[in-house]
Amino acid sequence: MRSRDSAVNQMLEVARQEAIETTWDRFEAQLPQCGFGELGVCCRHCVMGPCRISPFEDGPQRGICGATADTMVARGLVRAIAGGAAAHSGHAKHLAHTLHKWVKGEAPDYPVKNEAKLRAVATRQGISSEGLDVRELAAKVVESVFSQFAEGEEPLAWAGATMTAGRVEALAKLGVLPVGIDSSIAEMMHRTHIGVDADPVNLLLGGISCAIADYTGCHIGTDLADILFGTPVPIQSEANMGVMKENSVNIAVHGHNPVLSDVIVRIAKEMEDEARAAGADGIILVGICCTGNEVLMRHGIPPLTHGVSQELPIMTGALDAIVVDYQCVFPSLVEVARCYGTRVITTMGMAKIPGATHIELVEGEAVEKAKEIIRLGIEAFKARKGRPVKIPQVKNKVVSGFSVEAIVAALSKLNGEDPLKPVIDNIVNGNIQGVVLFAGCNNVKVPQDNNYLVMAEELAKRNVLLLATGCGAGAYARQGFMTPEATEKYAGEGLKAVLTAIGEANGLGGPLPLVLHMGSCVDNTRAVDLAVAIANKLGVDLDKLPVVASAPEYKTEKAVAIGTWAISAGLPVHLGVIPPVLGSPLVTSVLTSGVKDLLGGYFIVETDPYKAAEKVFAAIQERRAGLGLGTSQW
Ligand code: NFS
Ligand code: SF4
Repeated sequence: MRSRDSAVNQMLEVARQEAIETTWDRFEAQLPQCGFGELGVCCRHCVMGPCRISPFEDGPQRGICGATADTMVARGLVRAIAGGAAAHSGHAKHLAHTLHKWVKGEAPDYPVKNEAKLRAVATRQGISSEGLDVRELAAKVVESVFSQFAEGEEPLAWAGATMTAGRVEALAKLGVLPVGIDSSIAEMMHRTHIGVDADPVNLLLGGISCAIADYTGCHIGTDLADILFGTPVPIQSEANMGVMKENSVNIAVHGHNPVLSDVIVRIAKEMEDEARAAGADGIILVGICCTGNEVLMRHGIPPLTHGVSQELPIMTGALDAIVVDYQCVFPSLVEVARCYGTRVITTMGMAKIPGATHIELVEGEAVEKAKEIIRLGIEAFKARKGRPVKIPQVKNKVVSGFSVEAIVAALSKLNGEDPLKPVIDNIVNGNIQGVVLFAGCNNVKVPQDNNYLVMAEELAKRNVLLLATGCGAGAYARQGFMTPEATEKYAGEGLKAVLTAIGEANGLGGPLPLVLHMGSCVDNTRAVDLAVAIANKLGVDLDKLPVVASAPEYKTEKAVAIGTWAISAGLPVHLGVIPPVLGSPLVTSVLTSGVKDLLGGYFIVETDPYKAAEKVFAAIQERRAGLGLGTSQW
């Protein structure tokens, strides 16, 4: 089985008939994958190499410079964290530059949309709003953001202000609070150069520090996106390929940053007439990956597909354009698009693909650029008119938009004075056993969505409250798990009662969805904010809460960075794909147990989703017992 998504499977059949190569085909062509790489015991950090460590005692046990398996594995892992941190914080920096340009009057298309969030973030960061208008305050916030990137004297203020005091203390004690995002990434590159840090444990501590820098970048990304484009509120939409229509101009936005896609959403509405003049019924915008999450959360734009299946919607013949920014965009899109007339449009100078059309996003002319891009989609529609399309008739309802602000607002209908109390009371009485955040990607090594779906079913029936972000949230959206109906079907009695009480207090006439969509991958910090609020209210640190993160189908360096900051935040983190560390028993044991004594969090590696759910539930029970709460058997 390649996927649990029936739309994906239909399109894979089309790919087979039409002899179009897919991600899965290329994966098979790679098999067997290199065993050294899988174990993390190869190194290309200098040109005396590549070097590799033999799994057999009579083979080489050191690289040419003398690096051991432990050193190689640790270096490889922390470089991945640096890669992830660079991506997340690059995204955040981009948003900061956009806001900065608006402050300077150079980007009129990007006014602050959410002044309340701007003021809240300023207050949290100790920036006085008094007497400042929006532009002046935005200038101060941008200045504070930029100060987080360079090397400062103090630990990162945006990390300190958003974590529990206990966490900051624990991290400070280990000496791993970073003093700058960019400087932290640069330091990891330095430390992993040949002949610098060879101590695996010291490298891992550096990796934790860089992961905290990643967390900071993610948090800034979410804060600024909310300030510029609005904080999400619950919104209903549909998901999967069946949302496209043959006689509409179908345009997908793909990548991560809402800077361009949010404007495209705005402008597409104004260009309906142009589309109709071209003979279309209108324009249907759809999303792929995390850009898709951003525009789903804020505008209800339907998510089309995610991660490994991103090429497949092109083969419907109905997708007129894919507009991409950066990250997780497969270069193979261009090859497939060539066969179907789909326009692939890159928009960032630092993220081009050979064969794509490049229209550079210039913030000062964002609206103009968005129009130009949409017009290419309309042109492609005209060119394909009359050609047959094969749109799989698969779509599901999705309710998304669960920012922390939205969750607190929903809870305040139950208790206006103390909105978190209903959640805490229900955790204490066991109606909710604990909370699991599903994060991360799809990975071709796992039948697409299978780990997400199995684990959600298993945990929901045991009354675990489920949150999701990234392509994981995408899986649940496409598969109908973000609906009240899924709650009725899968939730245990306690969980159902709580979700129903909240839903009814909010006039929904039924429960909240089974899995709450908290946004894109940078938005994992939303889940941290929620956990921090609960921890502070209970007067305990995060490493005591019955909260677990799970990345059952992760693939990217960004996911490695997030997983590492999640364990540093004190959470057990499940990984459903084996990370390339097993070549070092030392590194493996630090990550799965040693780190627990230092920070409370640790990795649980389990590829079987049934066993994974069991282990995650056991971790929740261990935390409940630690808090003196009633426990429950599997
Ligand atoms: Ni997250 Fe989003 Fe998806 Fe994975 Fe990529 S789109 S940032 S990294 S693949 S979830
Ligand atoms: Fe080999 Fe050391 Fe160079 Fe790596 S850094 S390639 S282990 S010599």
